[in-house]
Amino acid sequence: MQTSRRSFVLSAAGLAGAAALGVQKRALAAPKFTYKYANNLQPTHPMNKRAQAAAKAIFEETHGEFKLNIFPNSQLGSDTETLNQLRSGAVQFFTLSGLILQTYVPAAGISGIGFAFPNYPAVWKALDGTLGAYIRSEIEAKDLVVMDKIWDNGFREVTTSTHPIVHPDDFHDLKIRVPVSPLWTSMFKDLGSAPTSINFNEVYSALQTKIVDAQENPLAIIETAKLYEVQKYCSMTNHMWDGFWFLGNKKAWDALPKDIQTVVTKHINEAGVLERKDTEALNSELQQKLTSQHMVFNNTEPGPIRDALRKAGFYAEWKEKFGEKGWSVLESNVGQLT
Ligand code: X2X
Repeated sequence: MQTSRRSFVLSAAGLAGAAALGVQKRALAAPKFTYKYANNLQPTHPMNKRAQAAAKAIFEETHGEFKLNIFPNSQLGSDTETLNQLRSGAVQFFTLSGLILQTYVPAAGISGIGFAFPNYPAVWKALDGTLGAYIRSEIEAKDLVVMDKIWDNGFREVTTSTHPIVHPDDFHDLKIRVPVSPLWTSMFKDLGSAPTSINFNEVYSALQTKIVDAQENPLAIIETAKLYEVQKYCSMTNHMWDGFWFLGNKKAWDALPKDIQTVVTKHINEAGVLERKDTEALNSELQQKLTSQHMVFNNTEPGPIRDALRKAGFYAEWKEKFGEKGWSVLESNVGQLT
C-alpha cells in the first residue's frame, strides 16, 4: 500500500512504527507560509493559550504548510505601531480592540459605547448578529481581513491607586489611562476625568511611576498583566464591554490557497469561541484571587454613571458621529440608548 507523505507525517503511531522498522524518517518540508500574529496580552491570558492551540491545529491540518508564529505582549510594537504593520503587511495577523481600530475604521468603535450591553448573552447576540456583521463590513471596506468571531476582552472595571469609584463624582479629575481611541477619551472626559491615551505596553510603568493614577480593564487583564501590583482599588463599574477583532492583512490573506484559508478560518474562529468561555469564566472568578493579592474591591451602581454620561451629551454626540445607520443597528440590538 502506498502511503502519501501527508498521512505518513500526520500519524504519530505511523512514525513510531516506521522508526521501529528502521524506515528512514523524512523531515517535514519547510512551511510554505510562515505568518506573524501579534497581540498585546501576556502569554498566560486565554487569548494566547487558545491562539497557540489554534496555531498547532492549523500546522497539523495543513501538513506543515502553514505556520502561525505568535508574538504576544506587544513584542513587535505598541498597538498603534502594530496596526500600521498590519496595514503594510509586515505583520499578517493582529487582534485589536474595536475601539483602537476606530482610529482607522471609525465604525469599529461602536461596540464600546458605555453601558450598551447588560451582560454577555447580549454581547454575543449582537456581535455574532447584525452589529458584528455591520462592523465587519466596515472593516473589510478598509481592505483588512476580519474573522467572523470577535474574541472576548470583557467588561471593564476601574482600578486606581487613590480611591474607589462609588459615585460619578469619584471620576472627577481622575488621572486615568485610556487606550488610544477617541471613544474612550470622550467617555472619561464626559465623566469629568483627565484621561491620557497610552498604549497597553506602557500601562504598567505609567501606573508604577504615577504618570497616571488609574486605568480600566477586565479582571483577566488586571491579573495576567499584574496590574494589581501597582493599583489598590478595583471598582466593579462594568462600564463597557470590549472585544478583539482577529484581523488579517489582505494581500497576505489573498496569497493563501483556498484550502489553507479554510483551515485557518475554521481554527481561528473555533479558538475565539473557546477563548470567550475561558475569559468570561476568569472575569467572573478572579475577584477572590485579586483580593488575596491585596486589591480592595467595591461594587459600583451603573445607573448614576450612565445618567452622568447622558447629561454630558455622550450618547447624543456619538449617535451623531457613528451616524444613523450604525446607531440604528446598535439600538436594534440593545434598545434605546440616548
Ligand atoms: O489596552 C487595553 O487596555 C486592552 C489590553 O484592554 C486593549 O487592548 C483594549
